[in-house]
Amino acid sequence: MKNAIPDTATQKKGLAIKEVRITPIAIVDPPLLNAAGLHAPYALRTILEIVTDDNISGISEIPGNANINAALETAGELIIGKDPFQLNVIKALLEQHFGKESASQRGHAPWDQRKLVHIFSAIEVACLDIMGKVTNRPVVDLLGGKMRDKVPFAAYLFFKYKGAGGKLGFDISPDAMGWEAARQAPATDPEGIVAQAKAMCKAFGFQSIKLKGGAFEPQLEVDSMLALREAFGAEVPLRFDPNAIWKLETGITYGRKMEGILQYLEDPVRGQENMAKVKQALKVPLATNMCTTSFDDIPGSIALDSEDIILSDHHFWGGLKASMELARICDTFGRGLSMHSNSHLGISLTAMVHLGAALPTPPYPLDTHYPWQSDEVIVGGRIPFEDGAVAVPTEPGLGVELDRDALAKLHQNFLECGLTERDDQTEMQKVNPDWVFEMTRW
Ligand code: GKR
Ligand code: MG
Repeated sequence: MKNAIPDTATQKKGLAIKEVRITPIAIVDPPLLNAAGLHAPYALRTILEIVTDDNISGISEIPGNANINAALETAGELIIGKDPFQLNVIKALLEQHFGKESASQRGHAPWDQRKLVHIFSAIEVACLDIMGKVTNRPVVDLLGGKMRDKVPFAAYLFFKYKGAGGKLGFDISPDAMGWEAARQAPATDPEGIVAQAKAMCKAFGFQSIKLKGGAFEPQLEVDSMLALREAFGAEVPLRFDPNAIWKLETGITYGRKMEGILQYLEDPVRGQENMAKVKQALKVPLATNMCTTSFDDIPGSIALDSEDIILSDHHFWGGLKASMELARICDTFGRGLSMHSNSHLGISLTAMVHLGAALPTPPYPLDTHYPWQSDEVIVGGRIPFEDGAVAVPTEPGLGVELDRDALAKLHQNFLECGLTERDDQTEMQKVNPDWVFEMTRW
């Protein structure tokens, strides 16, 4: 029988959602390579603000996409008048309107293309920000409380073409120094990757390193991992992620060449069945943000034993509380947990930090694209890293506020750049017109 949705979410007086503001923005992104093609000069994000009738506002950030933004507009209308504390009912209302999503709607790209998980994540984080302000508690306390004061992240390296992205595109700013210059330099071979890693680790203090692969033939990418090991030694954990572009035999052959040097191998092959086969064949832990990406995928993951580590992402798993539930499942079934990322700004980073601080079991250092971005949308500008970690905010709510001038400028970027969704294939075809995305290439 269908559950009737109680109307406990409707606030008659006091705290009720009176306004929802959705602002698409475009942030400068350098020409990074991955299995799906090339990053565009701007990455799209969407900023959500929810305001209550007491003028308490909560904010959140999700990957931007015209479809998701349109659905978010509709969701915004549905939650007007609702109590931001009643997230269960808000979720039920959204599912009633949009219908449930299936795991297959995720798509084949390295990133998740489902609508509802994004929408609910956006609304949930903004509501948690409000709840924190109302109760005078940081979001981490609403997730069960702080287990650590700072949350460690990993250096996230990319093969890339020369270029700064944004208006500069494939050009660079000649007066850039340090990481600013290294971010614009090309990295298409092991030497370039080691130089990138050294500059990023020097600037942010990261103590573990991930390389995004899937861009070049496997031997060049494996050689880059071996070069990183040579340059950083055994004390710096290494990870490698070709985004499931390898065939089963390739995953086993090239995975074996990295067995001794990897902390974990991320999505060498596509699908839970193939991942399970690689896991059986290799003595290296496997991680995923491509084969086990929703609660619906958990039974298959357990039955097949498809990975050792699940890379959560609150934008894709339906929010911070859902990610806490995933953490419990991971503990129950002996999975490790870390977090996946995409090009993002400080609101997403801060939400990750609250979650990372609340996880009962210390996660692996989290992925972040933050070093690749130079823009910011929050008051105070870029969030500092110390020894590769970010301090957990102690202010009520998320602990970050929107910088209205920066928001207006980044929205203007969005209006001018003409992008409406992430399409790495089209960007790659501007460099190599014959290039097409293949689900498995090597
Ligand atoms: O930013 O190009 C990228 C990555 O490939 C990203 O889209 C992936 O979703 O970082 C991600 C991953 O770990 O697969
Ligand atoms: Mg990945």
